[in-house]
Amino acid sequence: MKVVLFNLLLVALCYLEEASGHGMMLEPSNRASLWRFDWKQPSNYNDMGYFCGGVKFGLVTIATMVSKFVTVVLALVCLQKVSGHGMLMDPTNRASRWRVDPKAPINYDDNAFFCGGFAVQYEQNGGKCGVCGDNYADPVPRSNENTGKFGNGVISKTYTAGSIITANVTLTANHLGSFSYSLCVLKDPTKPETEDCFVDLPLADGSSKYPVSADEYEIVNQVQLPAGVTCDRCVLRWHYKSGNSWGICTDGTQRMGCGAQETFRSCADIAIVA
Ligand SMILES: [Cu+2]
Repeated sequence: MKVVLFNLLLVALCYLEEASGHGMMLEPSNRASLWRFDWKQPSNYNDMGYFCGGVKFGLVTIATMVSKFVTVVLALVCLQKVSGHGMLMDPTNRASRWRVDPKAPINYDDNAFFCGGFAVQYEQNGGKCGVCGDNYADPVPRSNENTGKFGNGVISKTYTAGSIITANVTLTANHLGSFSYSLCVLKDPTKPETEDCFVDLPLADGSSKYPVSADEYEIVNQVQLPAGVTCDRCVLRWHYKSGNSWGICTDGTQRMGCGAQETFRSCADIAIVA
């Protein structure tokens, strides 16, 4: 029954999508679509809706409506893949360091450490993700791991053991879901960090996850560092499990936010002193 309702919802969305616009020039990028390529530009999800206010509805057949809808969805999915959705900006994550340090390797896709993308993560890699958000199938060290292309070991920030630190995250597309943080004390700086090195960090209020609201793009979290843990080389990891895909929940029901979700990760090199 829920599946039937969901399908009806999809059909309704088809009509809405059709009503809300049909096209735009992407190369060269038109003014309203610049945000799809440059996350600093104002977002306009209606950038295919510059249709002089619209024409009388009625001449378009269901068949062309459906085919147009499919085209729009495919275009959006492809663009989404290219544009990525978010990263940890403070402490600056490895792949974004070039934005504050001209000596760091440039990565215009620093908001796209999403485990290779939904299809790669779940259809090819069985849900697995690289430690720092790369495609799990990439050879180790993966690009965003210590000793990898962006893992140059430059410390972004130094903190005090046991303190509450401020983490700033930028989302370039909001997919609901939740953030969580973890810490790895890097024992051997000549090797990439491993998944089992990471220990979950609570937020300052004691909770383990930060639930993302629909309208948030610049998010500030207070994260609790463990007492007595110091390191010259630690890795702070941001993990974003999005929540906008439909799936089966642990109780067997189906809902948006249950089941497989697009996942994003950032790793930042930090130091912790006593
Ligand atoms: Cu997405």
